[in-house]
Amino acid sequence: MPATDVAKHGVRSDSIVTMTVLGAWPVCGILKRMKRILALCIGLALILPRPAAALDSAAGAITTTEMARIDGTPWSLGFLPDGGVLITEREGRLWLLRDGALRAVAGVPSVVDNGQGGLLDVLVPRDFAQTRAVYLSYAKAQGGGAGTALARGRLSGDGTRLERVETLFEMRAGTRGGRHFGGRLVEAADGHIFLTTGDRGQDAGAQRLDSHQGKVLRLTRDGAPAPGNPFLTTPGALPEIWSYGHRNPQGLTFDAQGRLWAHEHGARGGDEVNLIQPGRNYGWPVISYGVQYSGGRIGEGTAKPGMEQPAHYWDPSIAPSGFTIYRGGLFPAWRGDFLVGSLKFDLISRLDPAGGRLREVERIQGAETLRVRDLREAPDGALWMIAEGNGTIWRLTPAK
Ligand SMILES: [Ca+2]
Repeated sequence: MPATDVAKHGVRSDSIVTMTVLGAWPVCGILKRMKRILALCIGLALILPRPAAALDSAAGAITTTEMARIDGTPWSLGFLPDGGVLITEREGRLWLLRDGALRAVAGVPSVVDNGQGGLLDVLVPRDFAQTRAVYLSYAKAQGGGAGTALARGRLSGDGTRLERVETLFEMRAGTRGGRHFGGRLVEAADGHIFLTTGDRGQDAGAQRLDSHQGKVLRLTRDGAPAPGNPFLTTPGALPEIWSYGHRNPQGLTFDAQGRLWAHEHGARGGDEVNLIQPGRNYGWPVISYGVQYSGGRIGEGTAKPGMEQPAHYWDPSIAPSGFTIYRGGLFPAWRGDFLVGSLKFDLISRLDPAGGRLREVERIQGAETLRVRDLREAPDGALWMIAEGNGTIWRLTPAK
């Protein structure tokens, strides 16, 4: 893994991943095995879910309940209407958590588990009860490289396997390296699917309309370019593109007004939250509030006509991942607020859009917020959090 990625994502956990990938496992492998044995011993003594210590927040104490722990690297989760929860593991497995038990779901497409690539997001569409459709984003092998792809399968009645799995879309075209796959999915009110792609570490592709790198894409339920996309009639432009000039979007969600928001990783400084509008150029790598990892200047500065300004940026970078704009009833003080996980600083960033200006108003942090990879509001208003650092899935509720 390049030094830049270690700097960005933090040395502690990624160094373990990197050394495992490289096969240099003697020290880290033994540590990890000891951790697994310890986790197994602890696991045998306890019945999940179990409440743990509370997190402090401006809205009061938060009870954290451990719902599951995964040996690999959990990346995303989606709620089924029957109370089950699907959880992706970046290394390529899909899990179904139901009644406190975690079971593997067979039939997942083969993924390229390399660096930041692997099995990424899971989307349970609103019509799941009728269709049993499950959408997955992942890093798909393309020649000697890999690209972000979208697949759909049907979850079997007993939840043990995906059936009729098909790849609906894959970015053009395979590039080497394990950086910047994007991969976040969200379903629009009209059923279309938005998918983010990263720039694959190649910068320039983000500005090109004949490249899928560094984009927000809008697809039909079958993975075709959605009707009404902004570049359908632009010569040479790829028809799936909704917006461009992104570096590595790791959060994508709608607010209650139906507006689409994304956040993305900048370089050193310059992680951004953006209001995503069709056809707009979000600037990477021409404008940025960050600098190169070497300290060098990026592009032309921080602003340019024809390029969008972020609604918020973090400097220093927090390495944002997971994104919920809270709507539920359990945390009334958070309603309308943006909740963003941080891989780098082990926290939840809460941003308030009051007055039309997005401001970070709180950082929620504790032993549980270890490399926050995903944040999801459950149907009951609880906040579910993936702590990638120790593979734990937490459920957050107000302390009584
Ligand atoms: Ca930007």
